[in-house]
Amino acid sequence: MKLAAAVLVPLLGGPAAAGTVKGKVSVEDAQEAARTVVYIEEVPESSLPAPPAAPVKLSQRWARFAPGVLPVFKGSSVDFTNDDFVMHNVFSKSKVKTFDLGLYAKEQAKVVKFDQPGAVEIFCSIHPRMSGVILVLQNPYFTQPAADGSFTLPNVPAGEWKLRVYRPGLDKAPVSVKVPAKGTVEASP
Ligand SMILES: [Cu+2]
Repeated sequence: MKLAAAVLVPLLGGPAAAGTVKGKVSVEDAQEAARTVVYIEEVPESSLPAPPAAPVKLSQRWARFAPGVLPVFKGSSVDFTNDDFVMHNVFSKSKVKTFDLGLYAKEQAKVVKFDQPGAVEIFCSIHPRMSGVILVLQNPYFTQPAADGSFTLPNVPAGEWKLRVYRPGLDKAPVSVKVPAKGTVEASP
């Protein structure tokens, strides 16, 4: 029975020895917070879980990509459903992933898998104002801050990692964070 419990813990709650990273990043307002991602730069590949089986949705609504910045764990698929009455297109010429979904109508879903880490800038060929970013991350240890910039990143494997802030146009060096096997550590990336 003891053995069963030890096997179940990593399956249910992520890594067995894992802590929480808490802190605050500088943001102007809720909109800027929504375009901000806080993430652990890299952990050993051997400790990574499987990517999520279900696609993450990135909608096209009111001639905008929603959300405008979407962080995903590499290996995840993104469902680019058109929720508008007008046709849209999604394409990217990024180094990380190049694709073009063509024109498609309301309620049509298109799914793309993102295997390589990096920022994938996306656009729509018929609405020049439409732009967004899919931030493909090496691991699932990322979050987006609240409107005041505060964030909580739970279930991070214990160890010393680099914590980074991403926002389009922002270029900020990472900070080191020593994640305990249990409990919380404060960090200001
Ligand atoms: Cu469009």
